[in-house]
Amino acid sequence: MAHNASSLDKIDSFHNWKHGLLEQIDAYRHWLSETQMASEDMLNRLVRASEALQKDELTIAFVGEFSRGKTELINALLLSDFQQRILPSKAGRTTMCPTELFYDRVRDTSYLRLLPIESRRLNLTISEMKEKVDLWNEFSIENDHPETMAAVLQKVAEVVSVEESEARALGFSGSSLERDPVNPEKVLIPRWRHAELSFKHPLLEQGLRILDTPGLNALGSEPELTVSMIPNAQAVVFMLSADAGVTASDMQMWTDHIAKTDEEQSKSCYALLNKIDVLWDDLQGETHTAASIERVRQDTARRLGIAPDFVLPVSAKQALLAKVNEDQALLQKSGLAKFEKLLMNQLVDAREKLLYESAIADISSLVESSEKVITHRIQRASDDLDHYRDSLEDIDSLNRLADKTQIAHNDFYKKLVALRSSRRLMMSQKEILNDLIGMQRFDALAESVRTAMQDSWSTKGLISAMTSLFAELDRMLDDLMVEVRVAEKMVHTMYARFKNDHSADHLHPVEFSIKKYRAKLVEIKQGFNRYRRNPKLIVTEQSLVIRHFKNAFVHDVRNVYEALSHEALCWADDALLPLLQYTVEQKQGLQEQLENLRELAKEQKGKRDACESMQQTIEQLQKQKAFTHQIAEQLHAHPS
Ligand SMILES: Nc1nc2c(ncn2[C@@H]2O[C@H](COP(=O)(O)OP(=O)(O)O)[C@@H](O)[C@H]2O)c(=O)[nH]1
Ligand SMILES: [Mg+2]
Repeated sequence: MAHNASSLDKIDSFHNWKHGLLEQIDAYRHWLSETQMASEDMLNRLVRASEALQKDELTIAFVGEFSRGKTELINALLLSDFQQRILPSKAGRTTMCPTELFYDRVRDTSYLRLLPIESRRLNLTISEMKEKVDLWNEFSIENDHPETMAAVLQKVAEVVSVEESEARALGFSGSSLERDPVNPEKVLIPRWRHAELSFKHPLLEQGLRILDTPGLNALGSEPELTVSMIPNAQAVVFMLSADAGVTASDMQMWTDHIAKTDEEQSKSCYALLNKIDVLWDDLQGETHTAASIERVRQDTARRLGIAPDFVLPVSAKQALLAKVNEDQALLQKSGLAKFEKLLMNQLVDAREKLLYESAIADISSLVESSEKVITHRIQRASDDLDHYRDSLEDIDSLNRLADKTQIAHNDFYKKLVALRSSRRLMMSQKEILNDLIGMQRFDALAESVRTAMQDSWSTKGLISAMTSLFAELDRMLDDLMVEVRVAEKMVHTMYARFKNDHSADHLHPVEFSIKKYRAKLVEIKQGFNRYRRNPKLIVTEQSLVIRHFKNAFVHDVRNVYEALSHEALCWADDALLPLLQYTVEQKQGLQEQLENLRELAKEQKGKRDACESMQQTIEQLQKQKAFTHQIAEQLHAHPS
């Protein structure tokens, strides 16, 4: 059966681009080792870049009230070789727990694993639980048996009947609970808290991850979802349905959990107006239908306060049908094709830019630097060869040349020693940074906030303890930046001196910026402010507030902090890397040249052979130059 996810080709080419980069980085690493130009730091830097590329994932989160057709749309997006729905989607509440669809590339198997709802009693975040295999119930899945697979997947919709007090203890709020029709004393709650579906599908295999969520109730009872998982997705799709319009609970969900204030971030947020097929009216004709859909679209955009371009009318159901029947006209009419295209273009472009900046930009400038060093070496070797040919008999001049080379070599050797001691200086600066933003400092801060929360008796006290985390963090970051500036000054002086000595203008220090982390923290703080202003907070038990705060906010802040801390420390490691690498390469080149010259001086009679060997060295270098040039070009290449 044909794989008909045509507009999703963009992900395909993105994947190929990443793959190509990985190969280039690998080739460059081998080349550095073979030519003995690798330094430990350089190899580490390359390994880090490869890891970032390998781990890269694109997440799309689907959010909206129940029965808006989220699951149906995911089925339509992913439907390829299966000619039927993958996930259960029916009238009423079907998806009871958040479900992540991805492909487990490490284990390379398909499975469904479910986290029991009781795990809410444990004081661990979902992402921490993901590491603990024992907490999950796992069911294997056979990709080739859609029927058995659909049966296993029905599990995400399971509910259990419990006492109301039990439901409350697990974080469900009383008023919105569904009574058990069999036993009206009791209430029904989802049996599972979270589901992970690893599933062999071409797009998922390439690192696409999809988060399907249940309605507002479930969102409210799982802050980690709204504070962490949804905002961390690269795109959020908010589902509405054309037959219901924007209802009060849709609106509440939108303002409480999704709407973005930041213009940049709101670009990754789409509202889908699903089920437009209910407006298709054969009697009134196409123009009339189009006009009424357009009216609903404009109205929705106005109510959500977003640009009409970001509201797309679709019919998930018709799109699914169209894909099953390979009906291109219906697929266009369903609006899915347009949505796929928009989503993928925007998503992949943003991702590509980010990856380029974080993993590739530095490396590509190092490769360019290598290319320059080789160019110098070719120049020098050709000069030597000319000189040597001119004075075929003149051993003295040969020796003089060797002496000159020796001096240049010694010079670079000394430079390398000096750089290593500068590097030690940087390492002591790194220690200072580590003291300022090491994880132990954060953990101590989080612990003191937790204690303050436990000791406080009022909601106001709780809030002020929570707020202090953000304030203290701001202070820590300010302190950090003061030290970073000191280190930067040091680095700039070293570069300036080095460039002056070596006319190596192309070398630039690696930049360090805290901006994106600050932005991320501001975003988390906004989420926290929404949580704190929620009137429900006053009636929420203290222990639950503490748990929410830890599992949603502290956990996320810790992740940002950890990434920041890691980057700051890596920056200290890498700041001098371009200088070191340049020096190592120069020194290595001079050493080879020196050996050639000495050899020549010693063996008068092999002079002609020697001439040839010099010629070969030059040719070798030219090949190397072509190689680095090719890598540099490919690192710059972007997917089509
Ligand atoms: N008419 C129509 N019904 C739809 C469409 N998409 C979904 N539905 C129906 O709406 C119901 C809820 O869909 P589901 O995907 O489970 O919604 P979810 O709770 O948001 O995941 C199911 O009965 C679907 O068949 C659509 O585009 N048109
Ligand atoms: Mg669903």
